[in-house]
Amino acid sequence: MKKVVLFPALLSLALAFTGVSCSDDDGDDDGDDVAKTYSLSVNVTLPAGAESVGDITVTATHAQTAGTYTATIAAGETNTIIAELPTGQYAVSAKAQATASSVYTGSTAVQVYGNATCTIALSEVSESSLIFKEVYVASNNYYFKDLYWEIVNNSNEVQYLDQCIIGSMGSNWDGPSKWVDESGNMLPYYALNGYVLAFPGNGTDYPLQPGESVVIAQDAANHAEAQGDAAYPDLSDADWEAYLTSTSYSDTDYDTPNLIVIYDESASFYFGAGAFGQAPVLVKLPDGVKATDYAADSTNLATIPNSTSTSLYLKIPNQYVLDAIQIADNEEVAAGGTIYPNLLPKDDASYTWATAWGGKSIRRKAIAIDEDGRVRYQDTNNSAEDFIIDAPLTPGIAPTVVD
Ligand SMILES: [Ca+2]
Ligand SMILES: [Ca+2]
Ligand SMILES: [Ca+2]
Repeated sequence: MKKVVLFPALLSLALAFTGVSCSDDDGDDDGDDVAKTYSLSVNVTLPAGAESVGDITVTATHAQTAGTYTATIAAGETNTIIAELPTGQYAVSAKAQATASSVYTGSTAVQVYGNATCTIALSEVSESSLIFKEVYVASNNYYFKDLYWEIVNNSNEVQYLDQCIIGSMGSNWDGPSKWVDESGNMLPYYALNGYVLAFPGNGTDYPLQPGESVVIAQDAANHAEAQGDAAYPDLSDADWEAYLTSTSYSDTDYDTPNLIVIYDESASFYFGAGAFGQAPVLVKLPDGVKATDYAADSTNLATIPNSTSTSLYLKIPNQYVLDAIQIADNEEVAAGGTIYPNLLPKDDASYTWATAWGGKSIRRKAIAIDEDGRVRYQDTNNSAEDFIIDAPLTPGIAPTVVD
């Protein structure tokens, strides 16, 4: 892939010396290429209320060649010019860090057959290093013991699983979310109930290298062997498992490390983050906060607003959510029914699903594969775009082709 990095300051300097417009220059110093190139002026608009946005990276990707051209909009500015673009259609995106876990981003399409201008409206979305690569909660033939969740480090830096929390935000099957204020706006926290699990560790005990993943099994057993049917997954090599001791359900402690049960209000007989219309949610609290201490603090619990229910839910401020997926009922989708959002648009703008009891997973799309085989996964916080519906079960197995 061709990658050209243009620095606006250097570009301005070059133009001052040559005194020519970049669109008059063929952009090639060997003299044998007469292809026309043009400049693209990119303006960005910031979301209302956005303050002190730092440098904004702008990338134009040629639709036919996939060649990429980048430039930077300096802090406080709202425009840059990408010069020497070959003619064609471009997807142009802009991105800046908003908070530690979110970015300002946006994109547009533009045709460059002469000097062109485009405007990108930025909005804030969560961006995570640790994300769900695959979620298998549809089970096979009502079996339940075969569920799994795979988490991948989609960043270029080592990430730590220590104290990361995995749980469920309530169902989107039974009407609009109850976790709203008087105006009907979703509250600034997610409310988890059922089993809520966390990784152990003191901060740096469980590193996950860039591109690596871990599988969390409901039961870390070879279910294909147990059921005599290869349609069930072999989870005997899972990295972690949900070992549940707090109910009458008789769980088995397989020879695989257990996640810690930090909360179990209204818990079912199994761990099912994402089953029955719940949204699986992956959380990292601020450094130094132990998940068990957080869950034991009663100020972090809440009942459903405007309800007589006394069930307590574990509140998670939504800025600590690394990743979350709205999962719809496939029959409801087929029938054209309403799917009620249970997450904020910044975490998931739509929903995906796998056919209930069909033995299929929801697997995130691979958008690129490096020469060493490392897969880059798509995470635009829009599940309809980011995931493959009814994917084959591939726990711990990375795709080998781009989706
Ligand atoms: Ca188990
Ligand atoms: Ca175990
Ligand atoms: Ca996401």
